[in-house]
Amino acid sequence: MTPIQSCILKKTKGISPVWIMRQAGRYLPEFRKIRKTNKDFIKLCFNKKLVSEITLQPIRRFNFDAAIIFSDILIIPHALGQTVSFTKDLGPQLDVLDIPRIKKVKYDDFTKFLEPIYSALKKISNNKILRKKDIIGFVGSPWTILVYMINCSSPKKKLIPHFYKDEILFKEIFQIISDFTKIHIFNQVKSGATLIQLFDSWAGLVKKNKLQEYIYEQNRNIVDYIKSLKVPAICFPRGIKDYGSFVNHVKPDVISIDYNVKPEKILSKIDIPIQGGIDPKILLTNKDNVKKEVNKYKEIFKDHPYIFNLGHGILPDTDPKMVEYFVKIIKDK
Ligand code: 1CP
Repeated sequence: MTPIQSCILKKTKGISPVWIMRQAGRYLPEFRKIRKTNKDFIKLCFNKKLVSEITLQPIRRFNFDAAIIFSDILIIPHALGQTVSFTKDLGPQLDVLDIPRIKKVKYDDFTKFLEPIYSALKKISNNKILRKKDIIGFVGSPWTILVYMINCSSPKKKLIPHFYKDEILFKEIFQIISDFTKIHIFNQVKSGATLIQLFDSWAGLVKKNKLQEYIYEQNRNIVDYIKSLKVPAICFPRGIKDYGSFVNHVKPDVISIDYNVKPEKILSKIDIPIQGGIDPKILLTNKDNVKKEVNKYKEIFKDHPYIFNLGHGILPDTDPKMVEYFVKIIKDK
């Protein structure tokens, strides 16, 4: 059994497993080298050879307990014909949403379009370096994908003023997204993913009176589906205020917390395995701070199943040497 799976089954004694969100990415010189000659990010996500290579880069360097497939949550709207492109200053840009056209997309064509991702997963799952490690497949949660599909760009930049007006549109899109999300999950699991993480990166935008409908029900529906495939589901509802209530409604196998959550406070509210929480900015400081922070989390979670990770993606300016040190301190007895 892998360290993460045994942690999830609450059999872990001693050392907690570790992986890092966005571990395959811009802080690694070997990734930047590939990026230099592959300027189109979306195209890179469909290059099965490079996807396998990039997925394995952080494993070779840091021996993490899991690899996460190099891809993106916005691959789903892209595969539905709502073309996505990335520009340096603006972030992701999506074509206008055309529901009648999306409704014509056939499940088989969607799967065929995403085949390079599944081939990459099959390829890496045969690699010896991943023996006794998990391969994490992932999707965006329906709400987060809906935000990008309607807003056509990151809500970090701006949210269109009439965003919340059209309830009927929301219902229709939720249905489409969750249907295709399940297909993408099924295909990833069939191709070798041993865990699925759901990124609800914009859960924090939802008002309390809509949490049930947009966040709890949508995530619960996907989590139930993942469980039916007999793989664990990790949820990351970034920015929500009440993680305890989320866990009670959604019942994931693991809850990943963001860096605004006080780890000592969450313990009394949650009785499932916990992941993450460490502020990515700590890796920009110095070794003493990193050691202190890791030891703080070790102490807090000494009697609770815990997977070391950050409270959001690793920052591009992070020195890989700091990551090496982070892992070393985690693994030191
Ligand atoms: O090289 C580059 O400039 C591309 C940067 C990049 C990378 C490395 C993007 C663009 N996506 C990715 C890969 C990626 N994205 C992974 C790969 C596996 C790994 O973790 O190593 C994963 C899991 C994601 C997930 C993702 N994409 C999320 C959820 C996590 C989060 O950060 O909240 C989101 C919101 C996206 C959209 C996206 N893709 C890329 C960017 C810059 C963004 C964020 C856009 C925004 O701010 O709204």
